[in-house]
Amino acid sequence: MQMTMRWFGTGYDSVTLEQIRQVPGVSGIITTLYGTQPGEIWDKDAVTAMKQTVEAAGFAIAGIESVNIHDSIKTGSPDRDRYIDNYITTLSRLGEAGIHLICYNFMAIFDWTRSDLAKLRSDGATVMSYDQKLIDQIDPNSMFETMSAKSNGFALAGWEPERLARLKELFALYKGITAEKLRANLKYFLEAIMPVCDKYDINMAMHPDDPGWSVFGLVRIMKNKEDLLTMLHLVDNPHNGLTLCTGSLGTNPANDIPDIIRSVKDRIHFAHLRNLRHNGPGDFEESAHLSADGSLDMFAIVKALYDSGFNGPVRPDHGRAIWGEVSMPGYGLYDRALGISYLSGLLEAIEKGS
Ligand code: DNO
Repeated sequence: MQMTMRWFGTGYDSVTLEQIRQVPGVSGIITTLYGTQPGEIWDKDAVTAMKQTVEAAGFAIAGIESVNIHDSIKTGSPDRDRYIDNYITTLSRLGEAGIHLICYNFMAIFDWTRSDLAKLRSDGATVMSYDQKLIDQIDPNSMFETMSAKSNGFALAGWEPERLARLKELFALYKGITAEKLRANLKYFLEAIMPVCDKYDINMAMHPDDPGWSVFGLVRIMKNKEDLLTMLHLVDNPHNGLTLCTGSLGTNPANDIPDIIRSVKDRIHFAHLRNLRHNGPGDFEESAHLSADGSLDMFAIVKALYDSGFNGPVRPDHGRAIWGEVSMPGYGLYDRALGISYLSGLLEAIEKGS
């Protein structure tokens, strides 16, 4: 497995590549052109500059998270082909730049959703959390403001203000989009992009829904093992694969993550490894990475990945805000660096013990 860290790019991230250089074990960067809008063709020079910046710091780009999908593609609107063509052009530019991994999601309107971005823990750290009772009290139209209020002034991944300014329009667009329709639109999209993925050997790694249930009545199709298997069977091409995100699948205590890993194993292209704590039904908070701090057995998860022969990029995911650090929620340096050390230790022990 290759240890990587997510970096949002100069001007968007409080963490620098020079700092990441000093986190032992990290050899790859997961990045994106953060300022781009879903549906846009990525500028060739901007892709080259992104690559040069990462390489000048002594890393390689291990993958892109994310190339976001335009809502017309997700909803199967009449203009979707135009946006699919744009996506294909972006993929070919990334392929030409030697990039072989793309993380994306097919969530309706909202990417990952939380009721609080800075819940205070007893250790004085703050974490992101989700409580369905609180979400039920929020008007979805004010969700963007709710999320942004505690973002420390950073733009949140997947929460593009330009797109969410049109929330009413988006809700109208997704009206009547059932799971079957969303899956059919996903299949249409994947079938269209597979030739360019085959040409450049690009692994598409679809991210699960976070949390793993319907939010604001919007449909979800990547909640559990059955959904993941259905998605893989939609288009049976090895380039159609998954991001195994433990923090997203782990929101539902019924999801047995090691079992999911064993079931989808050769189609996992990327893994997000983090822990969370279940407080009750529909109520969870993120935690430090180690097993003892949350509800997930991180040893069993890393072991299942190792046993399945997974050899791709992994990264720590959301960390706690600790030691006074101010960053994009979940994406500070300190707790993710602690997470990397812990995950690297687990991995070394598993490798040497096998
Ligand atoms: C949040 C992330 C998500 C993820 C996308 C993938 O922190 O896990 O925004 O990157 O869903 O497209």
